Parts: sequence; C-alpha cells; structure tokens
Amino acid sequence: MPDATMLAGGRPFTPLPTQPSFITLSPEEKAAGKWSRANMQRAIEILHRDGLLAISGAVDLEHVKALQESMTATSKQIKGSLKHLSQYNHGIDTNFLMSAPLADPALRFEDVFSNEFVIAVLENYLGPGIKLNLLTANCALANTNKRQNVHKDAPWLHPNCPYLVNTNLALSDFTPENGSTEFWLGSHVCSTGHEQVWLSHNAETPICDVAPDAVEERRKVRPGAQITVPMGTITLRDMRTWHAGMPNSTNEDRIMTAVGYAASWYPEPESRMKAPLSAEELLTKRTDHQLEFIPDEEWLAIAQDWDLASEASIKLPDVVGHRKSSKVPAGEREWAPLNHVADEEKFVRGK
Ligand SMILES: O=C(O)CCC(=O)C(=O)O
Repeated sequence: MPDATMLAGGRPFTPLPTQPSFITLSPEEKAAGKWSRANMQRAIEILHRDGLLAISGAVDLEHVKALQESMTATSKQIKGSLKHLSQYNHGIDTNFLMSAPLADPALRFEDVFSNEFVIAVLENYLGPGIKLNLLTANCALANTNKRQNVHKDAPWLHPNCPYLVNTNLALSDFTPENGSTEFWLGSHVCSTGHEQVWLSHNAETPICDVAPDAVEERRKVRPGAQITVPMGTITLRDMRTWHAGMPNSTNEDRIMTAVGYAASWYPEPESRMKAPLSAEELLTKRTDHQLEFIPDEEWLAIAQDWDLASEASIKLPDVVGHRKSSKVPAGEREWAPLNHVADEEKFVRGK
C-alpha cells in the first residue's frame, strides 16, 4: 500500500493504490471450490474501486508452466513470420496477439479456461448469466523498446457500467523489466468517450487511445504504474480501465492468456470469436458464450494469424457500438450509452 500522509489535525490519509490489490485463495476456499463471503465482498469492492483485481492461488502452477513452455515456442514461430505492423497489436512492434493452445487436450486446463473462482466473481460484478466472448493472449516481445499509447480496449462508446471483463493469466513473473502492463487504476469509473481520441469530428465511434490531455489530468489524481505480479496470478480487468502494453527489455517473451466475459445484456456480436470445436465442452461448462465453434483443423489454420489487414485472420468479436449504422441489426439501434459526445466536443487526432 502507498505511504500514509497526514491530514490537518494529524489524521492519517492513505492515497489509493497504483498497484493491483490481491486476494489469495485460502486452503478452505480451494477445497470447497467456493469463495468465502468475506473474500467475495473484497473482490467486488476492489473491482469497483480499481477496475483491476489480482487473484493468486487459483491456478495450478504446473498448468502455468506447461502453457508457458508451449506458448513460448509458438511465440518464437510467430516472430519469424512477422512482416507488417498490422500484425502487431495497435500497430506498435512491441506486442502481438496469440491464441492459447485450445485444440490441445493436454493443455486445455479447466482452472485456466473455465475458472470457477473467476466466474463466481464475475457473476456478481457483471451480473448473472455472463457470456464467454473473448479468447486471446498477449506477447510482449523480448528486447523491445516501444510502448503503446494509454488506451481502453474499447474502440466504441462503451456503457458506463461494468459490461466486459478480461481475465489474464501471467505465464511468468511480470515486472516492469519484462514489459508488465501499465494500468491506470480507477480510470474505469470516470471514463467516457470525451476522453477518447476520435479520427474526425463526424466519426461514429472513437478509437481506443485516451486523449493525451485526459492522461495528464488523470496523472495528477491517480497515475498509471506498471504492475508487479508473480507467475500464476490472474488479473481481472474491467475493459474500461486505461492501460498500455510496455517494452520488454529482457531476452524472454512475456506472455499472458486472456479469457473475456460479457454481461448477459451485452448485445450479440455480428461476428463471434472463433474457437475449436474440441474445446466447446470445457468453454461452455460454467457459462453461456458468444463464440463460434469451428472444426479444429479450420481453427488451427487461423489461430495464430492476427493480421488486422487480412480478411482471413482470426478476429476479435465485433461490437454493436462499433458497427456502421447500416450493419446494426434491427432492434439494436437503441445502442446509446449515457456518454453522448457532441461533434464539437470530440478530441480529434488524425491517423
Ligand atoms: O500485453 C500487455 O501487457 C497489454 C497489451 C495491450 O494492452 C494491448 O495490446 O492492447
């Protein structure tokens, strides 16, 4: 926790943290497969306050090691094939998206891809009936020196309440040296389209980036910081929370898996994220989903192709608020979050 400072009259005042707050599962919770009431309350309080929660002890470390070995070998293969900036995330050659080995039954771990503790927290934070809608992984490449802009994973006008949560499993110790993510805790609460960058005054939707002046204002209140979390930590991130991928100055790729969930009321995407058929039983075991299960051979052919410029590549799910009006299905035109941004209020930056 940050140091306490003194208020007038000698009362201590502890500033809000800039590092994630942890909950460590107790042996009793693990044996019961169920949170204690007190830890559930703590988890929900942390998520509402910070937009980020770290859980330790929820995943078997042998599973983490096995995934790290497999995915590090895959990241090396991917690196050999990268030619264009469109193959990196956000066009910065520091970080790319990958898929976890979901078609390999030996690596399809229930505590990673359908974790009962994670799901129980999200059924309270997002509300009952959550849907698994996102399966990715992030690789912060070894020996890199560029950072991403501060952004939200929301190139759309997002609802002003918890609506999507991404859950990341750290496959190694994450430190500022190896490119641990920079998080701006608490930014999920005060954030609207007014803080996002728009490419023109008449653009229908903003892009992910947070406007630089909004970043500087937020720095005065609660600055961003690169997190330090041990291997095997699961972080739950409200998708509105500002963050950035950072350079990795070590010789080892830094990888985390990602499983994302949507609130039950979140609209059906026009195109769902694809997943291998052999993983359907596991991925639908505890929650509903917004995935399209396809034969494993078809999935394997595209699973590591994240080129934004390619039609054939695997794609993130599209979002109703991101579609051109002509493509919004009937009945969904009422997509209108509270944070309407008038054209003249938009922070505009060209490409
Ligand atoms: O890998 C990370 O640390 C985060 C990367 C990120 O935010 C992104 O690529 O959008």
